[in-house]
Amino acid sequence: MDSNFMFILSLICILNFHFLETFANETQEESKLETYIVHVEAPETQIFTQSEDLKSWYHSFLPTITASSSDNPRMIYSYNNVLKGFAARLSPDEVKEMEKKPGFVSALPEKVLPLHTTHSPNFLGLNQNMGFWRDSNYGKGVIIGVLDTGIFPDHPSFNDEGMPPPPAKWKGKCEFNVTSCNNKLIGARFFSKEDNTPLDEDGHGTHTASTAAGNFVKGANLFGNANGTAVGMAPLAHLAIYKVCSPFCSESDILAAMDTAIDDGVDVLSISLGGLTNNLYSDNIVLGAFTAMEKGIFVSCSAGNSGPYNFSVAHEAPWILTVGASTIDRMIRATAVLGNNELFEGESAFQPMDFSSAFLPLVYAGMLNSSDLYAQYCFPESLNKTDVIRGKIVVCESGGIERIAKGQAVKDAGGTAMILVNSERYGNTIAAEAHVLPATQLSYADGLKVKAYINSTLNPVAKILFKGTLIGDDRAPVVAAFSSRGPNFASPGILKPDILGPGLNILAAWPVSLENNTKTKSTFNILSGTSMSCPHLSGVAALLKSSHPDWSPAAIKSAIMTTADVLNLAKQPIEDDKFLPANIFATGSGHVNPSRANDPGLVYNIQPEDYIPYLCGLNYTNRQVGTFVQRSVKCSTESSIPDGQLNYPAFAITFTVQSNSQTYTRTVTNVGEPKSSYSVEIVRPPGVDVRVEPTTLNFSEIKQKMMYRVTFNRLASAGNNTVVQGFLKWDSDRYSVRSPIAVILS
Ligand SMILES: *[C@@H]1O[C@H](CO)[C@@H](O)[C@H](O)[C@H]1NC(C)=O
Ligand SMILES: *[C@@H]1O[C@H](CO)[C@@H](O)[C@H](O)[C@H]1NC(C)=O
Ligand SMILES: *[C@@H]1O[C@H](CO)[C@@H](O)[C@H](O)[C@H]1NC(C)=O
Ligand SMILES: *[C@@H]1O[C@H](CO)[C@@H](O)[C@H](O)[C@H]1NC(C)=O
Ligand SMILES: *[C@@H]1O[C@H](CO)[C@@H](O)[C@H](O)[C@H]1NC(C)=O
Ligand SMILES: *[C@@H]1O[C@H](CO)[C@@H](O)[C@H](O)[C@H]1NC(C)=O
Ligand SMILES: *[C@@H]1O[C@H](CO)[C@@H](O)[C@H](O)[C@H]1NC(C)=O
Ligand SMILES: *[C@@H]1O[C@H](CO)[C@@H](O)[C@H](O)[C@H]1NC(C)=O
Ligand SMILES: *[C@@H]1O[C@H](CO)[C@@H](O)[C@H](O)[C@H]1NC(C)=O
Ligand SMILES: *[C@@H]1O[C@H](CO)[C@@H](O)[C@H](O)[C@H]1NC(C)=O
Ligand SMILES: CC(=O)N[C@H]1CO[C@H](CO)[C@@H](O)[C@@H]1O
Repeated sequence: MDSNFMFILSLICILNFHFLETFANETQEESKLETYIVHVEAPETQIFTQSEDLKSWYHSFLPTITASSSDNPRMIYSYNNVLKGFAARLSPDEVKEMEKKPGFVSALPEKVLPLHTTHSPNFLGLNQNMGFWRDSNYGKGVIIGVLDTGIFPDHPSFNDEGMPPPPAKWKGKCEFNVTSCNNKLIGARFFSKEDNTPLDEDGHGTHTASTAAGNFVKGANLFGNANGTAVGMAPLAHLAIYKVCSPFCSESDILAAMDTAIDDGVDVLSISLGGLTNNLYSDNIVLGAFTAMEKGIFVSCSAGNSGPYNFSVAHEAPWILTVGASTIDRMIRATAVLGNNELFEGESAFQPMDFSSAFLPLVYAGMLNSSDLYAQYCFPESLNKTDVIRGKIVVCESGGIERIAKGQAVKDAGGTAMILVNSERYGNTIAAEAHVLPATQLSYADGLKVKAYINSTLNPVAKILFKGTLIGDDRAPVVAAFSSRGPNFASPGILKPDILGPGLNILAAWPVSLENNTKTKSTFNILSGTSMSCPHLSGVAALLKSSHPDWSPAAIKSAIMTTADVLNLAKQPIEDDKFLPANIFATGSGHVNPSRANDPGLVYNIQPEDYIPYLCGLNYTNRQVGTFVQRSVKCSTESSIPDGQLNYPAFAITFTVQSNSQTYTRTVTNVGEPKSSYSVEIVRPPGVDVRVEPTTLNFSEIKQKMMYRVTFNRLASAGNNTVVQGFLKWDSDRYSVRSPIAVILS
């Protein structure tokens, strides 16, 4: 990362810290308390039949003086499903006391986690009244639980035209006025103690919910751009909203929401938030997702926005679908033209018709005052020290603060327009945003050329030409720079992320009109992030659940992964933000292809109990493994497998000096045609020998299982300290079932 950018980031952290210090003025006692997530385990003999019994047992862990104090209760949540344990406000001394009690497992202060489309269904091959959308009944009868910032219920994306009532198993609640919920929005709850409504005051939750399962809304657009019919991936699925962020998302609330959603009866959980951890057992979302998976609930999570750095992926567990972000083939073109007639293609969602197409003076904010780092990033109030920008087009570096805020700063300081240039980190990943002034955003390489031009002439000039919405960029999908990358730190034998979905410049429902800043019934906004790609896959999972009600979460996941696309629209390998062929740790299995996922031929299934030998094989203690399954486990008596041996539809191999030959087995289940014959095709990673036994699999009936063995050997020609990739594929007359192979040659 650029050192200036780091400097600015650390300044922001310091400022925030001061802000908190000045205003945290509770009583001395109270301020020492923090919210802890406490894990406990029950003695073998103890069986809780009532959740009340469980609650009073949890209470027995609290310090006696405070346990009954009613004016400011210490117990925040007692969890029934996601884990054995509770959230409570405690001091470090009280935690020390608690550690002595029998049944105590662990207590850590809760983390606060960050939040990590008209056209995207068509881009993914979903069309009305035909194909997979029709065959899957648009997700009818499936309930998607969305953990996010709440919802703006009056938006037409959540109208219930054509929606059947929720299935009988639904037990959830609507904590709005009852009239706000309907057959589309069947539940809405809030969890933060500082909150009193599931209403979305941010917009993020409204956006993600409508991406997963919004109803059809005609004429959706942002300032006239990206105009079309807005619709979620599963338009007939029901939505159950769990507000856990306002706007920060605390772990105890997230766990409580997952706990409740499991009881309520959701089928899919969509979680566009999270953070990084070193191991699976200390990530409470991963633990909660385990219980959800055991109950047949599909969990889809965002991979994170910490790319393109290696080892930046969140939600690394094999029972979660971890979703990276890529582009769609739509651009909202805003072209920068320099005085020397060089021309650079950028994007912006705000394209005022009346903006002059004459050349205007051009100035680089970083040259206003070379010792002021805030100026080059166009921080608010960093630009008004000078009159030099009035009436000009101002070039700002992106980073540090939101891009729209930079435009506001330029506008406030009298600038006429803005050219936003990417940092090296973001390469060619360009956001088309609702800027407050005429603007365009350019790639890193183009930004360098603009700055060089400014340097080269005494009176630099430029103009911005707005060209509106263009569809058909055949480079798409391109992996977004911010999309978090593997390898998987917590479980190196599991390839992560799993899949790519649309996550750049996604148009979806928004609570506030950006034209006049009023809450209005029909408005849309364009956002980018893995937060946007996750609900696309949550919706696809709902479609698959609707067309294959008997498929397990692992089978759905396998279907999505083995049928993914690895070529872009131009039939070239999918590229990354540098326009180079994307690394396997950026793409995972590839880009989702919903229609193919509906008919995968074979699936790699995993039963919940298969994860016990997997967890034991990660060398977790009995107690740590017990935390997942919520009963006592003895790894010495269980079988234990290396993580690469889990029946995962992908391979991630690490060769070390000790292990240059590794053999795994996989079991595939026939979900295609009863009589079918598959033969293996192998594309070897350079320097690695891959052998599969047997090389043909002949099935005679549906649900039949067959096993194969695959051996990876490092060859003398292998490189050192590098990553190589290949794949193996089972082909029949009709199907092609592909598993990517990543090999780290250390
Ligand atoms: C329902 O909503 C209206 C308008 O927002 C509000 O005035 C009223 O108090 C609410 N009623 C209940 C029962 O919450
Ligand atoms: C959006 O498209 C619809 C249908 O093609 C059209 O009627 C409408 O005028 C368009 N709206 C804008 C703002 O371009
Ligand atoms: C340049 O910025 C520095 C640091 O913010 C400030 O101390 C200095 O006064 C500025 N110079 C001018 C000419 O504005
Ligand atoms: C910039 O302008 C804002 C608002 O007008 C003002 O509060 C601030 O003090 C100004 N900053 C400087 C450095 O002049
Ligand atoms: C512009 O000129 C300055 C000062 O000569 C130099 O530091 C900077 O690297 C140049 N920038 C570009 C993009 O050429
Ligand atoms: C604000 O804008 C929205 C759509 O952009 C429009 O429907 C609404 O009437 C506007 N409200 C006001 C108060 O102008
Ligand atoms: C677990 O321990 C075994 C035996 O010491 C070792 O071979 C293996 O590599 C370890 N696995 C992990 C994931 O650390
Ligand atoms: C599978 O069937 C094909 C012909 O349909 C045959 O050539 C092959 O030997 C069979 N493989 C096995 C393992 O039975
Ligand atoms: C990798 O390292 C080994 C041992 O140091 C060496 O024998 C081999 O030639 C190296 N391979 C390549 C491709 O450089
Ligand atoms: C990430 O890993 C890839 C593949 O090993 C390597 O080429 C790249 O340099 C690494 N990137 C960083 C920032 O370390
Ligand atoms: C308004 C208020 O409660 N102020 C308190 C803030 O904290 C300091 C130090 O603990 C107290 O002295 C103030 O009375």
